[in-house]
Amino acid sequence: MTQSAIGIVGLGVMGANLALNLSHKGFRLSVYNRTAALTSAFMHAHGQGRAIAVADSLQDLVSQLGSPRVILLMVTAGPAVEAIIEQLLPWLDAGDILIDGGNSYYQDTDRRWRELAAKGIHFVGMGVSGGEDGARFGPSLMPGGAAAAWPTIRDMFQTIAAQVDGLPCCQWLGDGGAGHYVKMIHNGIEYGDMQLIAEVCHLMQHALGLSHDAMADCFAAWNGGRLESYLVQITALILRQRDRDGRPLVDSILDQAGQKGTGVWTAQDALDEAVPLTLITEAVHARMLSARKSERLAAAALLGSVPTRVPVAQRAMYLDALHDALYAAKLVSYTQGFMLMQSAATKHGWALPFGDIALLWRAGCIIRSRFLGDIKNSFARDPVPPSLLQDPFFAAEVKNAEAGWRKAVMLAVGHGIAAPALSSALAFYDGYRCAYGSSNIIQAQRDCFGAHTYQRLDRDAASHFHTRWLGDGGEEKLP
Ligand code: NBP
Repeated sequence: MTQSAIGIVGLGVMGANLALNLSHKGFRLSVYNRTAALTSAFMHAHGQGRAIAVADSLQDLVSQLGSPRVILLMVTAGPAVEAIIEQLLPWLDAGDILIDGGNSYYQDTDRRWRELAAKGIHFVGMGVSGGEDGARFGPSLMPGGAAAAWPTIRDMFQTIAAQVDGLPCCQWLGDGGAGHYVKMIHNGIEYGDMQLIAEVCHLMQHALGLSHDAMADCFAAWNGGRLESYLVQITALILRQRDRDGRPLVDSILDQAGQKGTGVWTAQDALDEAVPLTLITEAVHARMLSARKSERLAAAALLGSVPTRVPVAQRAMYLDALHDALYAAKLVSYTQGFMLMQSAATKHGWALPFGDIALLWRAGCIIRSRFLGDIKNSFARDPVPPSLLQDPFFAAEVKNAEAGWRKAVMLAVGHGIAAPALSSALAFYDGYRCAYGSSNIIQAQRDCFGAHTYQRLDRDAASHFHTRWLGDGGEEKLP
């Protein structure tokens, strides 16, 4: 019997489309789904004329694969992954390759990589982005884990990945949970980008009084410039969509954002790493606040007011400001995301290829956008700037956008419209570029109530001082 190059477990949205992508690119595969009816439906719809074999059990799937066996799990993260690994293990041999392509938590992947390595199994955690279409026609793939697996699986996954300028959006990212970590950051950035766009839409509609078609026209025009990106592109489409009664569909959609956890993981990781990931964290908080719909309705009745609109003559000026604000805040978001990855790389001993990560996200994924190539250029500089905001290109871009950004945030604040991501990005920027900030006061307060000591600008950095603030005001130098 001809053996398959890869076995896929899970024929949900992503598994089915990756299977079709692999098959289209000439890889013979075997498929298994827990619910057999889904497998039958898949084969009925797509099996004709394709080199796809059906397995009726995990044991059967393993028996259909060449050596070393390559198995891709495309199931819901968490207990399902755990259960399938357990069920597969009795049938696997040392050297076999198990790939988890779901949105697993990177620490779970790290643990599974270690546990399976002890049994001689090469475990790979591979972030997959691009949704249904990406999976079918070219996703962005972020593999990491057992490096020994990479030579075997590289060709297969680089072939089915999205391609830009002849480069596949699929590169090896490092051992352990590196691949799923980078996917987690990707999803965090996605949260931030979506929140920024939502805030800009809200300001366009409620502070500027734009029609949905006018808003769509703006996003479509912006997509032809610096802001060119998948999310800006689909926002134009979304704003044009009409309901059955001819009214904009978006106005009938409940304003409660769902979430599956990757944004929270990113924010939690940033807190653990002491990295100021303010924009993505605000985006997560905004989704949490949106979920309190009934409480917000009551608060609106008690505290709310209808925002006033800017005069029509000022619309064009404010639209330019919103464009610049969206662009500058996105730069801050990516700056923070890369800061977090740099910190995590040091902590976990990963040699994350930051420039390549930017390239991986240029196509096939939800956050694909024009300036990712400029991020790659920044990481190619010698020396690499301490952060993207200190890169000559991005520093000039953000300075150019600064005046409009401030106008947009003042528009939101002045009209009582929440724009937490746009404004927290500006606060980060102002804090970051401030040579002497406000923390001297915090250090003085800490020393005053808790004798926590402080360092002085005019003495050596190693010396610590305590002032008897509530006593005679004298200063003591501590050993
Ligand atoms: P779906 O919900 O479409 O499919 C889930 C699959 O998991 C089904 O095949 C289901 O089998 C299987 N499964 C479950 Br649930 N529990 C199982 C168990 N205990 N044993 C065996 N199989 C089990 O998910 P999807 O959208 O294809 O997503 C798959 C993974 O990819 C997830 O981790 C997701 O977060 C990630 N992801 C999704 C997207 C996206 O845009 N959808 C993008 C990127 C990554 P059944 O048919 O028997 O229930």
